[in-house]
Amino acid sequence: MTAVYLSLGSNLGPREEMLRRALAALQDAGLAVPRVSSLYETEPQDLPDQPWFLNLVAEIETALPPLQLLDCIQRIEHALGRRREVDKGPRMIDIDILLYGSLAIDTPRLAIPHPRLASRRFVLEPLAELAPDLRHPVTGDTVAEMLKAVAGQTVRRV
Ligand code: PH2
Ligand code: MG
Ligand code: MG
Repeated sequence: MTAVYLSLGSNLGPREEMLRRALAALQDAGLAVPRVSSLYETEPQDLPDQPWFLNLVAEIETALPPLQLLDCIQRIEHALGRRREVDKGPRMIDIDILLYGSLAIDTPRLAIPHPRLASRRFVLEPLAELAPDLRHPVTGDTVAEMLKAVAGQTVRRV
């Protein structure tokens, strides 16, 4: 079993309910979800002209290899009503793989660690709540160090 960290986000529809349903769906799919961060209300990044997000980070334990985990996540996103939409734009539910143990892969379909992990406060703040001493497998920086280096981006614990 490998410890994996997922980022969950929603900025359309009943946001908190969407996150709860996504966590339940991960468990229903057979993934153990030992720990979940607090909920954060976060300023939209990349595409600023969209509603604020609710974000959280979940720690999961799984024996699924990364691409099978991605298949599972995408089935859940689809089951929860997510359809093709604007890149980095509003969505009912988004589930991203942040870290998969100490694995580093970069393929057209999936890059782990998440390429924007180190620059996103909406990810680092909840992740630091669960695992401040966890290290980025490529740079070696801890989550706490990455968080300290990020400027701006309003993030409020709900
Ligand atoms: N997700 C994005 C783009 N921008 N901003 C916040 N605050 N939270 C997100 O989850 C988010 C975002 C693309 O997935
Ligand atoms: Mg995303
Ligand atoms: Mg995504």
